[in-house]
Amino acid sequence: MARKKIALVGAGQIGGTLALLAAQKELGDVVLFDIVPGTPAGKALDLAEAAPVEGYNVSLTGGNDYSAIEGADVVIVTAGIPRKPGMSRDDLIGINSGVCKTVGEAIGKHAPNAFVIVITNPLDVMVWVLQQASGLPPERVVGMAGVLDSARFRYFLAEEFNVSVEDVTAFVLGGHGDTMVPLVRYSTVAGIPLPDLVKMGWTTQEKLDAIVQRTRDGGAEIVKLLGNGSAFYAPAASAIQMAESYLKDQKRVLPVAAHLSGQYGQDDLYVGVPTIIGAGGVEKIIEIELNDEEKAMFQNSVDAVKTLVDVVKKLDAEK
Ligand code: TXD
Repeated sequence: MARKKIALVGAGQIGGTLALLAAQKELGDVVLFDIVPGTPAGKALDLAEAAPVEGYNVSLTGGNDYSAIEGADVVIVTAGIPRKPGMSRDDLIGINSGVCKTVGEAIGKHAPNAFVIVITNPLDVMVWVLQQASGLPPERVVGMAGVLDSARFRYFLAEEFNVSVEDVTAFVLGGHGDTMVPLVRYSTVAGIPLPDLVKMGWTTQEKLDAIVQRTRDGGAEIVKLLGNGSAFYAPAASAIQMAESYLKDQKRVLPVAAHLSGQYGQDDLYVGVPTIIGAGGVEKIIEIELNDEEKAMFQNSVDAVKTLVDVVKKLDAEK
């Protein structure tokens, strides 16, 4: 069976990490693309030279012409600018929406059958811009945020409970960022819901609330520590988990920014929801019953995403 082809549009901090992880997992041949001359080819060559040591048998190439992504099975998009300290994800919208429109058009032309994972911020609106520009079916264009946000939530909980990260499950809904909705009652340690763990004295409600807030602030905490750029190891690992579920038809149940067409009462909007990811892309959007508090938080998140979509539509109209 011919190897799959994974195209990485954006060969920066996350792009380079994506390439290494995809190669180590031998998910397929990897092509890096960027507008900076030399960067994609340089990183690809460096990664190829690691192959004899790491033992991965895939080809790694890089280029500055969109023809490099021709026929890709998976495209992961990080093209754009990251945040600097003091910047919000929303501050990136002007520049990054133009980038994602161009990238979407290129994917529509060169890789129309691909499963596309958008990472560029502000995520929920960038994935909408790219899908619209690409013309690809919405079930094959998703945004990566929920897997990262739930990974952060799971890590903080595992630290609090002193248990393996593998036995902590987390459930997050909504947009990527301050309005994210971590669903405490559906998050568990080995199936024991968090509220039960509070009753069992494993933690307190105050500590749980602080962990939820630290998860919401997870990106900003790393931006502040790094001083230049944003998180890239966990974002890359999260996107690769999504790509692997598609390429291997794993049917993973993952929170992704997916296109809603009536689900959760929303239409033509991308926002983080639980989905099943398989060879068909988003094979199912899982609609759970939300209680009144969760409904209000989710609606708040949806409203924040809609505001950004309106900003992009306004920017477009002014061109
Ligand atoms: O959970 C999430 N979705 C977020 C996303 C987690 C972390 C980072 N988040 C966002 O991903 C971040 O705010 C940025 O918008 C993207 C990429 O972050 P990264 O840290 O990889 O940024 P870099 O290192 O600056 O890489 C971006 C690359 C860089 O090499 C640019 O030259 C390139 O994008 N770039 C372009 N490539 C192609 N086409 C165009 N127009 C272009 N413009 C810039």
